[in-house]
Amino acid sequence: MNSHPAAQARQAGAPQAATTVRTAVLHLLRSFGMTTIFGNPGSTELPMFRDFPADFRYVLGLQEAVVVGMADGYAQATRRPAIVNLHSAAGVGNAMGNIFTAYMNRTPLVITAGQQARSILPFDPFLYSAQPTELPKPYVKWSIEPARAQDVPLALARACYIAMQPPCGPVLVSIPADDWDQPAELVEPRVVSSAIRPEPAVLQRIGDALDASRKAAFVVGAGVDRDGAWDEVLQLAERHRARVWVAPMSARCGFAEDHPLFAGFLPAMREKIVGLLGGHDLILAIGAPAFAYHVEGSGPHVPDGATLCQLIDDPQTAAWTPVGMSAVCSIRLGVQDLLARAAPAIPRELPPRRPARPRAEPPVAGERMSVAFALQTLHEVRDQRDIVVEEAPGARSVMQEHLPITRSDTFYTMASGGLGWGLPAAVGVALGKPGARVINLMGDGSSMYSIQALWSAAQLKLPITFVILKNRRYAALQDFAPVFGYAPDEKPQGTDLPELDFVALARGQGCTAVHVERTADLRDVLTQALRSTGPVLVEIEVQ
Ligand SMILES: Cc1ncc(C[n+]2csc(CCOP(=O)(O)OP(=O)(O)O)c2C)c(N)n1
Ligand SMILES: [Mg+2]
Repeated sequence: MNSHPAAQARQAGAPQAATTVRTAVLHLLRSFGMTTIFGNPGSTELPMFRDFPADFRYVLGLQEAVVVGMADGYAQATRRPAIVNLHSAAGVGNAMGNIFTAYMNRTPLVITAGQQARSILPFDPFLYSAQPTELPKPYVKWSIEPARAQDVPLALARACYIAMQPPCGPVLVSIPADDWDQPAELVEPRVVSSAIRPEPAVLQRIGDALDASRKAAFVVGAGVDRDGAWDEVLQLAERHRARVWVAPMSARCGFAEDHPLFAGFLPAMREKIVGLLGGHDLILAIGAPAFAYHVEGSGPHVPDGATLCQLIDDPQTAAWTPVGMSAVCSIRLGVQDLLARAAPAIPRELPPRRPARPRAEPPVAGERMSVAFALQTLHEVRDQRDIVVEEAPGARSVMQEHLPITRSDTFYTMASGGLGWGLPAAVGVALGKPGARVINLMGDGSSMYSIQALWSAAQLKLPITFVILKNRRYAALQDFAPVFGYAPDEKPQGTDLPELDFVALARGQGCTAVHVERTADLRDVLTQALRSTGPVLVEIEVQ
């Protein structure tokens, strides 16, 4: 006989409580449209998923980094919060790297973490979480273990609203295993609008500065596409004939990279940013920090004679911005308010076009192909509507030259720098955009942090082309070494990656895979892979 009280009650034909924590939570998630649950279960979650409703779908990830990465991609692709279920302290611990990334990505994630039953918490039970609300800090916006079981549904509603308040981000609710069968009241969804318009007086000053400018530059960040402001930014740039730069380390696209006003990508280095923006009298950062730096620098943050203005959805970012004027607002609403002003009376001169992109050459006989040649070929055979999810640190700048992004919602990478996000995020994006083709561009090193995502992609039969750039090393670190005082011929420790077989790793998880090293094969292999209805991994040997 089953010893669980709920099972005994069911077997005895006893009436079920009208509403339990479980039914109230499912009701709430359903009314929010959050019926896809990303998770990796443990004993503390088994009571949550008993009588799992048919209109819900559980997406299993085989490690918690995969679970959170998939949910992040899904939430970004759908512009909705995603729900994640993790197992106690161990699960949250495994997930932490990608929770950090979701926080930096400003991705709304509602994470529930299983906790041991309240009745045995006094005895430090097996697999409990000692300080569940502290564990994920500071990379959750809010965390709670409700004081009483019946408070769980209300806590989850609050968690959803907080996750969606700009800047969006992850939140965590720790739920003891014995809460699910407790009585609770239904919580109905409410309209909670958190988008804010800029302060009119400040917007007017920014608009006046823009009108007075003769040579404006825009620096567009991830906030543009995240907030669906692509078209508005394009309109504003054309009106002011501003050159448009992509912000350093931007995790999303913000402007068509084939547009005559597109100027290029700013690096994460202070002096280089100042050099590239030289000659502009106004710099308008839109949905971007000003600026994200990766290495030390000194001197001014903007060129002499330039004024910095910023539209930003994050008060913290506005607070640390070193110079200029910042308006905290929804990016789309802020740009719309600028567009609502009269256009400048005298049209500006068209700025010079960016030089044409260089062509990559095929390799000379006996040598491996360059990353540039591989990505140029990929660009030639792919459709502009295909979505690129990238985590290939050493190849990023090459990708920017040879794989231009020209449409909204077609580029995602992580804002944090933490590896292990890209592969599962591609799975989440594909789930969130049914019908779209996803190209997951990965370094060989980066793909190993969450390689189990291939299994989820195969199980879900998603149309993803995983492109692994196999250079057998952590090239980004080797290339970076001279900045940290290494001699030109000195290789940093722990940066070689011999003997990795991605075809075997993919096939071992039920995913089709092909190895390519000859340029003559590359085009056909990629064309075939991009036509496949299910996932295909293409391992490309590169220099
Ligand atoms: C979680 C995590 N661990 C380590 C690093 C340090 N790191 C930055 S780039 C990089 C190498 C990435 O290698 P690969 O994906 O092969 O790309 P490549 O540099 O070869 O283009 C490493 C290990 C990191 N950013 N995040
Ligand atoms: Mg590599």
